[in-house]
Amino acid sequence: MNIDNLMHSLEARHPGEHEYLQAVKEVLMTIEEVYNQHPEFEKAKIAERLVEPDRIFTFKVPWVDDRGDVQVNLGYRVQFNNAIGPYKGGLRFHSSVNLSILKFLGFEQIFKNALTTLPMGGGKGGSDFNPRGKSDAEVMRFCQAFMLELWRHIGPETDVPAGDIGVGAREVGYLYGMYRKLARENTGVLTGKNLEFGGSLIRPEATGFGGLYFVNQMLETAGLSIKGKTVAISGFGNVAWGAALKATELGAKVVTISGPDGYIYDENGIAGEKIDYMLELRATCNDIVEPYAEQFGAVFVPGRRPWEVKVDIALPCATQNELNEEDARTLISNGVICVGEISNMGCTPEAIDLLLHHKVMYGPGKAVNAGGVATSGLEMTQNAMHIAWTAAEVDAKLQQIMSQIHDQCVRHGREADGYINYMKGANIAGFLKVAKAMLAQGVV
Ligand code: 2IT
Repeated sequence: MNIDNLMHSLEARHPGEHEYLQAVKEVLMTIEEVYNQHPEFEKAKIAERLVEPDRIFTFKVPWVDDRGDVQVNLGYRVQFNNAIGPYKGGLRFHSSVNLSILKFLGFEQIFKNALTTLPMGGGKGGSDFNPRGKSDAEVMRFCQAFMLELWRHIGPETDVPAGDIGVGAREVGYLYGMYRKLARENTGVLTGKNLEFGGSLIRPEATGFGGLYFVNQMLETAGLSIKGKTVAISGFGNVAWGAALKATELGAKVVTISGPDGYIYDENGIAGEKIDYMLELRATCNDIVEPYAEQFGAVFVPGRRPWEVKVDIALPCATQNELNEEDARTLISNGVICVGEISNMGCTPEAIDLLLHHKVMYGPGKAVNAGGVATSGLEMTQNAMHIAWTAAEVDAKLQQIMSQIHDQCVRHGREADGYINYMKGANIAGFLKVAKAMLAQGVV
């Protein structure tokens, strides 16, 4: 494999798709050595086939707002790779959504889903629809219009969407309602559903819980304990909420959350009713964290990110490239022990290089945040079996899966000096599973 040639031809084909090219480059660079030990990969052009999605659907989503005005958004579904199972991955509704972002997310999802040990391929979709400030009725009409087009391309054994930024249980409910009406079936075609119609217990918590199970295991493997450690979390959505809950339960002290307006520093720890309050803040739809400061007498730092606070553990839980080289440098000089990405591609490549160079424990999103999609996989299983597991059953399976992901990272990521390069381990383990499946199934 010649990475430079491959990247040049990808850049020529897809100019300006920065996030997508960034995600591809990271994976290719970390699997290069293993790839070159397998001439059969090169012969079957596995890399060239893996970096292009199987297909992309782009569609127009016209809908009518509360004033009676017609709005037009764009909708997408990227079906990236289904060598090991149906396409699986969330839908993101956010004004920043474009093809580059959805292709990076879909690409990451291939390896993440492979790591979960469950049979799920990779896909992602979404829209540039901005749910911020929209009424319930507007969100419903938008979701219905979106599904009116998407439903043809998905199915419980074909492609199973779920939530991501801007898509929670409310949106999944509206999407599911329209799908059910059009397809005339009640199946596990979407995950993240409410409990009454096939949702799984622990799914709302799963991304954050899984992230903390993983980080806990990283620390234990290094002979450390999470108890008493200080934690910086970014974001204040579903992922940040689950992460704060589990971090607190495991005995750590969460001192920050953040929003587009700045971050909160609460030296007393964000625990108990303060974590519940995150849900309230979210429900206001204003997308700001500042009100927390007044409510609980904490510090609000406008326009800045939480990585300047001295902490032991940093957990990006908001969005891609939210922790850059300068942030990494600040964290390192403040003695950070571990950075665990619970957001997808939370760190920039320069930040990752710096963390690895300083031998800071770094967990990449596709391993650390895989608990979300893993629990979606468990929801699919429950739907296919027409049963519902208890919270304890789902949580036990989630813990087991996170531990298996951790084992795979260690197996493929341990370096000569004992340092575990989790990024390398996750990429190699995820890649090998998909590559072997593609080889076995021929050129299709
Ligand atoms: O990034 C992710 O893994 C998700 N947004 C969850 C995807 C899913 O299918 O549950």
